[in-house]
Amino acid sequence: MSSSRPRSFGEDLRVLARRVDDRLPELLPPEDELPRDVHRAMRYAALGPGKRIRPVVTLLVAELFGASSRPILDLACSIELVHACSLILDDLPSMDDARLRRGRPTTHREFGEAVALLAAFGLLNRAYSIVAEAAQTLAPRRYSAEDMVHHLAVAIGSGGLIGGQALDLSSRPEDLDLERLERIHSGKTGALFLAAAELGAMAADARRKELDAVSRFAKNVGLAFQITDDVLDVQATTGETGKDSGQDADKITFVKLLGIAGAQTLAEELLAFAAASLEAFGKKADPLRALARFVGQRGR
Ligand code: GRG
Repeated sequence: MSSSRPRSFGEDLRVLARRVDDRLPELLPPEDELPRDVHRAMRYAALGPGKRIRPVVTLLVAELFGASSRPILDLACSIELVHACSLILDDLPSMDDARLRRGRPTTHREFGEAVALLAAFGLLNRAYSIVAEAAQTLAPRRYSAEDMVHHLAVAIGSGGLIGGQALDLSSRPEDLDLERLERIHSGKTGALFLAAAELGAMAADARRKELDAVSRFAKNVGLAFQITDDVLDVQATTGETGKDSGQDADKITFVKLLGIAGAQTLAEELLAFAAASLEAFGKKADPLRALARFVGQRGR
């Protein structure tokens, strides 16, 4: 029996996430191809049960400009591969020394540290090659394949994910104020949300002004996502997050600086900023507004 109930955004999100889940395995080398251990570890890290929120940002931004195609799905998957790479590295003994990720042993615990490192760089390089191939196929008028690869490289580099992680590792608790914490997480988390939106907009040949607007949206959503992650770290159980809960107990987080209510208020402010960046798009941007609301209310 078919129901006439409109689909909720959570359901829409799962439909888009499923498109990513269906495509990701096809973009990765098979497990039985040499080097088997590295390929198995790449697939283990990338195909584990994640939310796929970043690739969904790419898909929704491209859809805002009326674009949806296989190469755009591939671009979205490339963002998920970078995310998987960053999770492997973040979990290493020399970084967070995490035991659990997505409810399973972290990649280095399952495969050993050397294989985990090779798998991380395997995923990163696969991501770049996918972006180059998809951008050449899409050939948007305003952006070259080099532009798209360049935007991704900047997001990952020492001014983005790597920079945020480095600042995090080198910060002593007494150095951390709100400004520094925002800088760390704008790099660690915000930069990949930004790249996800940029690739979606460039793939759809958005105008520069439109690209800037969705970039502002994504930066703010990315930072709000990290703040809600901090709130979940103290509120949710391991079963809900798939990570060791209280993993951030020794770290300075938004919750430690602002308290739970203060952190939630900051996340709401950032999400309101994000939504304001979309004003010029009118109702067409409703799915992105729904995504921002979803980030504010997420339970894992
Ligand atoms: C070279 C790519 C690269 C990175 C090196 C290690 C590092 C620099 C950066 C760490 C970035 C990092 C892991 C930040 C944490 C971001 C975060 C909130 C992760 C959890 O994301 P979810 O909730 O996870 O989307 P799922 O499992 O759903 O995918």
